[in-house]
Amino acid sequence: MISRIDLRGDALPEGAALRDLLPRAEFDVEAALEKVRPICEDVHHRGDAALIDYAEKFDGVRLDQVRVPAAALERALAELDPAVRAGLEESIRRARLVHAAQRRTTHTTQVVPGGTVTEKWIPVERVGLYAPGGRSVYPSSVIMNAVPAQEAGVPSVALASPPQKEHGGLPHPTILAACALLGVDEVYAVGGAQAVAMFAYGTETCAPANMVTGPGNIWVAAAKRYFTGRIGIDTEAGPTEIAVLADSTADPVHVASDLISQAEHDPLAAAVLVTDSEELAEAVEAELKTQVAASRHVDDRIVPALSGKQSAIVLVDGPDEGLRVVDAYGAEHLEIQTADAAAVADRVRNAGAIFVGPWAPVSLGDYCAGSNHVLPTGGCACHSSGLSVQSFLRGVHIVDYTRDALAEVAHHVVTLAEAEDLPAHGAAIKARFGWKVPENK
Ligand code: HSO
Ligand code: ZN
Repeated sequence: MISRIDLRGDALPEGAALRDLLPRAEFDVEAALEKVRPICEDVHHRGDAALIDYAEKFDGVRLDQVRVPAAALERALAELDPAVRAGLEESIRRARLVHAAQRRTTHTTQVVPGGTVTEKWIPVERVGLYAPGGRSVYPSSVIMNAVPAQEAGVPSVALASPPQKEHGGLPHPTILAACALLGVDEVYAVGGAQAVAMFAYGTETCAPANMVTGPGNIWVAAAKRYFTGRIGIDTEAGPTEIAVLADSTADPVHVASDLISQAEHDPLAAAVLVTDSEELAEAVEAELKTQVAASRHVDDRIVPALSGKQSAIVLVDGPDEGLRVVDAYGAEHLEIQTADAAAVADRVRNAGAIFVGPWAPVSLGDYCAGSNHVLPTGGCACHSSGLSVQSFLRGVHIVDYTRDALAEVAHHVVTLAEAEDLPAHGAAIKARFGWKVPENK
């Protein structure tokens, strides 16, 4: 069901060569760009009318309006299963704790007497969140997107999610209920690339947003790429990934269940076990067979995910080689199931989030750890972070110099400007001192 990659024996190659030996899904967003361009431009020109036509075409439902009425949000919350409500509330509470601690404070550095640079953090003005419909109705992802935006102090937060025919053209009721719990009251029944276009350009009913975040299918990812530069986006979300770094002390039952837990998302989801224990590899293979047989989304997601070329058991010589492999892979989620897991986790450099030891499975982080589950995929963990309060803030430098402080450094500015053949830059300094460079004291 899952292939093996044996990297034992010879020395591991470096960098990109090592990365090439590791499994990874192909997720070709570029190819979808051509298809989403006309949709986005249609929304630009025809606004709400285009959104209503696309809902009919892609979601099979004719809407009167794209904005979800307040009464529908209230009804969804009233009808929500109390146990699900309690779970969502606990998830929100924990996420708020962690994200509130991420707020940045204003900091002033005195560079010289009379010369200061203050870094001030200003939240983005308006954010559009996206929540998929269909196979992935995840109220937990609404929480993971809304909470950091709210804790960052974003004044205007709206959400779009595809209209569902079976729910009278409204987004899925648990998505609406999650919005109600979070206090997100501006919700649109709009899905796919057209939702991203609605937020990027604005329409008659929806004001344009500065940023769009949230997971989505390839069309949503392509639309985000189309608008990159015009609006801010989170990192492009590809299929989910779990890597487990385990040694002979790991429990194969846990390892197998955690691999399956992410394979259950998508046929392109990746599950990778890196271990120096052949015995563990064999025990996990056996466990996978038993546990997969007892799972739900077997043929459409779990089996294709585990048997796809993006998943594998990677055998390595020892703990140091294991660390090198997981660093080269840069997993969205990395579990450390080894002796002294905290010390091993401390040595990891590339991962979206790290889960330490036997009591911190990825599914805890998906819902209720307090951590964020919107994380970099496809190796982007080597250069990007998951969604956080920081994602919705802009650090602005406020430069404040007195006459004396400027005079003290003026000669350097003038010299550097000359060196770059930009004399007007130097002139802007000289103009303030009677067109002379102040004397270098
Ligand atoms: N593991 C997914 C997030 C998720 N899991 C939502 C359950 N619901 C990507 O990090
Ligand atoms: Zn998950």
